[in-house]
Amino acid sequence: MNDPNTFTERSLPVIDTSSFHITREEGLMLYEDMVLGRLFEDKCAEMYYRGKMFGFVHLYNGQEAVSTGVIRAMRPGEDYVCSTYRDHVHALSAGVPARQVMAELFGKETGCSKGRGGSMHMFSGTHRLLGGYAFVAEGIPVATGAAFQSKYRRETMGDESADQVTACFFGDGASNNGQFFECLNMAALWKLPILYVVENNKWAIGMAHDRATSQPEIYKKASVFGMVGVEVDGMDVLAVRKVAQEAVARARAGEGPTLIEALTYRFRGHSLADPDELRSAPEKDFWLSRDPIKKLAGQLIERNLASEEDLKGIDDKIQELVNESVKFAETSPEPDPSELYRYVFAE
Ligand SMILES: Cc1ncc(C[n+]2csc(CCOP(=O)(O)OP(=O)(O)O)c2C)c(N)n1
Ligand SMILES: [Mg+2]
Repeated sequence: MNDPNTFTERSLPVIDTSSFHITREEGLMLYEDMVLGRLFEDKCAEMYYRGKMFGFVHLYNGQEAVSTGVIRAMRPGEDYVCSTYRDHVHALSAGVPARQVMAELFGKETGCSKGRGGSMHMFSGTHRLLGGYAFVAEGIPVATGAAFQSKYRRETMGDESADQVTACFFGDGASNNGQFFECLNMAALWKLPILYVVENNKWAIGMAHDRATSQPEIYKKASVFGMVGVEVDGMDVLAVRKVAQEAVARARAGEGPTLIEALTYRFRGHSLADPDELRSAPEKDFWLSRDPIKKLAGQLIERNLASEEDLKGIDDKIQELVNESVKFAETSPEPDPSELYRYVFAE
């Protein structure tokens, strides 16, 4: 059993990010994207407990550096992103407007999935968001297929513009599912342009990762397929960005896939219906003290790329945007019941 007073931590990969160059513009862009993810999710919790949204809602608090670090190292809107049921923030990083994500959570016609999907099924063709998926590991073959079509169009059909890279996000629990191994095999064999991004937050609902898998260091599983596997501190957006940039360059150059294991933590329960009683207080405190947004704020100030006031200005602007997204969702129409079967098939 998990002793409530103790916890063990795998040593976190140490990357000295002080030498990674970023401009003020890039730094503020990363900060803004992470703050959007955090404040959006906090607002979701509030709206959920007020009875504005239904079903299971899984929040992403604590993991923002992974979504921002990876997706913002790609070409959002051009490259493909595939998510899980914990998908709101991946959608936001991919450029889906906050109001469309919030409206989807409210089940409204103006939502990015026309109100038919809800929390676990964010989708946007425009933003190349391939979807959120309720089944664990369900997105991995979908993302692998997207990467295959880019490669096929480029190399077999001679379409030079088909240089898109796919990022496929999933959890530590998903990495024990057979689809993970089957897809890694094919992706390595065919040198597909894809990043498999495991967000190792140590838990699959109430199952501790170390109790569920024979080799907890997931990135090492890449080696048996001859694939590059890297571990990264998922609470440091600059480290994640660096690793992602290298993986994207490799994929775009036709050198194949990368398995990235980001060590991270969710600051809330598994879903908003989870009382979160299984994880020990010292473990939660350890990870809360490594808040990725505070970390980036410190890095920006230390490098003289931003002032406290600049960051406060962004926080206020984003809070306003999130509040506006709720107003938009609340005043949007419900889907028309006569259109129940619409969008089941592509039109
Ligand atoms: C195929 C399948 N089996 C079981 C479940 C129930 N389930 C939902 S989330 C989850 C845990 C997955 O954990 P992980 O992959 O680590 O992702 P995290 O929730 O930590 O982001 C499980 C077992 C499911 N949704 N799909
Ligand atoms: Mg997990």
